[in-house]
Amino acid sequence: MDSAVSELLGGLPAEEEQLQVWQTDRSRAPIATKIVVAGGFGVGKTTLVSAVSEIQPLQTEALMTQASEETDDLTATPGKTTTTVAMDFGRITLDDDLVLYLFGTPGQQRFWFMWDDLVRGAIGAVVLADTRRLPDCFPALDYFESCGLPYVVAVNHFDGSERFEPEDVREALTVPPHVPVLVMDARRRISVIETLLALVGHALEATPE
Ligand SMILES: Nc1nc2c(ncn2[C@@H]2O[C@H](COP(=O)(O)OP(=O)(O)OP(=O)(O)O)[C@@H](O)[C@H]2O)c(=O)[nH]1
Ligand SMILES: [Mg+2]
Repeated sequence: MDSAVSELLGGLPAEEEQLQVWQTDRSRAPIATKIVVAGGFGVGKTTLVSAVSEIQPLQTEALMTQASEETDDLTATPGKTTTTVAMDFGRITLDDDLVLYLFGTPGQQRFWFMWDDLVRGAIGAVVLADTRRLPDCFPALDYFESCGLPYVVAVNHFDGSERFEPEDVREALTVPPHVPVLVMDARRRISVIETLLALVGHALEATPE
């Protein structure tokens, strides 16, 4: 742009309009990665994404009605009034150069057909588990094992439930030794960040250069 025109428009003088070195150095651009958060119905996927997202998380919650009473067991989460019907979406910058885009899956079986689309391009997945209903996370474990996507198992510890050691959960779920198993709290940002860091580390180890 002509410098006089630039100044008239209130812009910077031409020489200051030049891009800075760091703006053009592609090696310094943040790496954007996609992470999937999966697990059984009501295990805390939406809670996890909301707890950690630095942007207003996108949610697709629908009110639960009597119509789903027979399929959706609320014994473990009596305070739950909504369920995810498409996906959750959030973003977290873990470091200057690492941005994670979080995609929460819907937990109910009738929405599982969406998983194939949600996992496309992901570098890894967090499989949330609740020790009071461990079998609920088997479909997610089977899914990521069969498609070869690196994953970590994150036990979302609910208040009042018995606390188990990660190695006990590993044994109960027959999770392979190289897969990290952590006990965390989906409501606590720090706890979620620790889980995401474990996943990124594991994905880097598991994925060939
Ligand atoms: N006490 C406790 N409650 C939790 C925790 N995580 C989630 N909750 C509650 O448990 C319920 C389930 O949370 P959601 O985040 O909606 O679960 P979800 O996995 O997204 O559920 P769907 O999308 O319907 O499968 C909500 O009422 C949360 O407030 C936790 O760590 N401790
Ligand atoms: Mg949800």
